[in-house]
Amino acid sequence: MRQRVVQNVRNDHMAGTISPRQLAEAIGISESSLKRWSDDGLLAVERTAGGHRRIPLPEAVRFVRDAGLTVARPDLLGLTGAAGSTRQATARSGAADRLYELLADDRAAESIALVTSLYVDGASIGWICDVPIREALARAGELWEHNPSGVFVEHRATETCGRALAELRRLVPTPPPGAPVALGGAFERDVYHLPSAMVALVLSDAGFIDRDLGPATPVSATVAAVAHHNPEIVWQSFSVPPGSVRAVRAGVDRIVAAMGSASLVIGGRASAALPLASNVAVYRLESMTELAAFARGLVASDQVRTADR
Ligand code: B12
Repeated sequence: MRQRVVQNVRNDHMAGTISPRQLAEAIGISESSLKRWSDDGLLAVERTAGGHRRIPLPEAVRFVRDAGLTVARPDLLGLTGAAGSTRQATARSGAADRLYELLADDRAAESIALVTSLYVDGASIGWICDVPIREALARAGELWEHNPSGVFVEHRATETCGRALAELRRLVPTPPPGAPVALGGAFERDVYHLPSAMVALVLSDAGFIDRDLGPATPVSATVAAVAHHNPEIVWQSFSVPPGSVRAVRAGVDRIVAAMGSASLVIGGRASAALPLASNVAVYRLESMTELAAFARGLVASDQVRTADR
């Protein structure tokens, strides 16, 4: 059986962990079963200085997702939101509509709870970004044409989705020190911050240490960050059609020249129109789901190469 028990004796606080009792109550099983499973290596635990088991939150979530369990009391896991999640409430079909309705009503906590519940119930980060969040925001983006309050809804919805992404980040495992680095941001003059935040989260979930440079990142800043962090993946998000295609090409060439053997991935609503396809170092990807597959493939091929050495 795979050994999952982490026998870390720590004297400092155990932030970001929960007790076996909290997890047991959250998922409605007995604490003794849970302890048994942790002894059998099915669930990784850390130990306090006094020898008590503590479960890192991402590990608790992994266990729930892998075992297909239902979290009846998400509050016990410290998850935002009031109502208990049930698989029915977080059924994936119609999730975008439900999220849109919550966002349109400015019910931020419930919107965030819906997003985290989808993840805990087994949805991938890529799908959550590509389907419920993207589709709900696309609908929110249509409101302003018909109603002045649409702009307020659009701003609030974006803010809430940013918070939901931050909440998801607490639930995915942190890559170990020494993991490959990925960095990037939205291209110069591109104000959109969610796409780059999504890329960072997807790449973190795929095992990369992510460094999001955020919206409207000057090419010179990306080049400086590449020199500093020596990443294996660099990303650029293009949501806004560039003023000058020549400037984009020159900027991308500067980034590629600084990158060494790293891969540059680009995406975003405005990326299809960019004349970058001929650049062999550049991969244009459509979605967060595609990005996740690409990144996992890269990690896997790296492991194969390392094993071959
Ligand atoms: C939020 C928002 C804003 C916010 C942005 C806030 C912020 N700081 O991020 C604010 C209010 C500032 C704004 C302003 C404007 N906006 Co606006 N905005 C939106 C809205 C509602 C959501 C955008 C968003 O973040 N979506 C979530 C992201 C993650 O989805 P996505 O961009 O589709 O990205 C997906 C893929 O493209 C891909 N992807 C993206 N990047 C990358 C990168 C990589 C590497 C990879 C692999 C994949 C990838 O994966 C993502 C997930 O599936 C859209 C509606 C829409 N249809 O998108 C309008 C929208 C884009 N805006 C629009 C407009 C007109 C404007 C304004 C001109 C006026 C206005 N409505 O206020 C200004 C212009 C701003 C500027 N200077 O460029 C129009 C654009 C129309 C057009 N044909 O271009 C839209 C479509 C709304 C509409 N229906 O009219 N906006």
